Amino acid sequence: MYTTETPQDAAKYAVGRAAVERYAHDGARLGLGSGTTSAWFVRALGEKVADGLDVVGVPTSTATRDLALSVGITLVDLNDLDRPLDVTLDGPDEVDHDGDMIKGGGACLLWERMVAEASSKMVCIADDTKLVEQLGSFPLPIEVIPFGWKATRRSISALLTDLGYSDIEIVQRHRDGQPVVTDSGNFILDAHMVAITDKALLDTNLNWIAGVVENGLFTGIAHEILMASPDGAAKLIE
Ligand code: ABF
Repeated sequence: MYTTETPQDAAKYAVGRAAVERYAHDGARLGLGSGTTSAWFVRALGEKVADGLDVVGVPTSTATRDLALSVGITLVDLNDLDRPLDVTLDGPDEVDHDGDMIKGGGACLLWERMVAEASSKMVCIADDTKLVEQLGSFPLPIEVIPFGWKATRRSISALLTDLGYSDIEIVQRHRDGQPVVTDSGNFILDAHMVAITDKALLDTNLNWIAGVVENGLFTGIAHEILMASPDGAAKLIE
């Protein structure tokens, strides 16, 4: 067992342990999410693997890959699987009561969505601070190719205006003064939407824009939400 420093980490570790108990059976093929909540799930999974649990995982980022290897989880390449993963466990930046999510705060949204869609089931794992009534307070991450990204940003801005959003700031994400580059070599633009109204319409239209690789509005992806509070109680929201 790990010790946690903060109540939020305690909740993330609790939901990670609950996810392992609920979904990680012998022989399972698991999608391993990215971000701190998923990291606690991976650590909890590593504890069971050390006790003999026989699973394989597909990581959704190089960071998750490295963590999973460090705790002894056997990884496989998605291209080497000839059938869906059993379940992907991954954490959101926001999740609403429909199970729709904003993801991409960790710049891993493309591999996350691909692995989720390559799975029979996707389960959102979260602490209770992530549950919101309406998505959009968290800026919407959009992954774009570097070529012509400023033109792509203009196209995104025009789409948002057409969909009735006004004055939306779209910012290229930087870290330590440098543009963030994803595991696939792309850039991240963050659209400060404030409140997202027609989720599915926005999700599908964004990806039609040439230059947009993926957007972080994951509608209709999660089948279940496994949520924990700092006291360690994990509950399933379907
Ligand atoms: C990644 O981790 C991202 O898609 C999402 O933005 C983030 C959630 O991170 P955390 O669990 O650290 O809040 O999956």
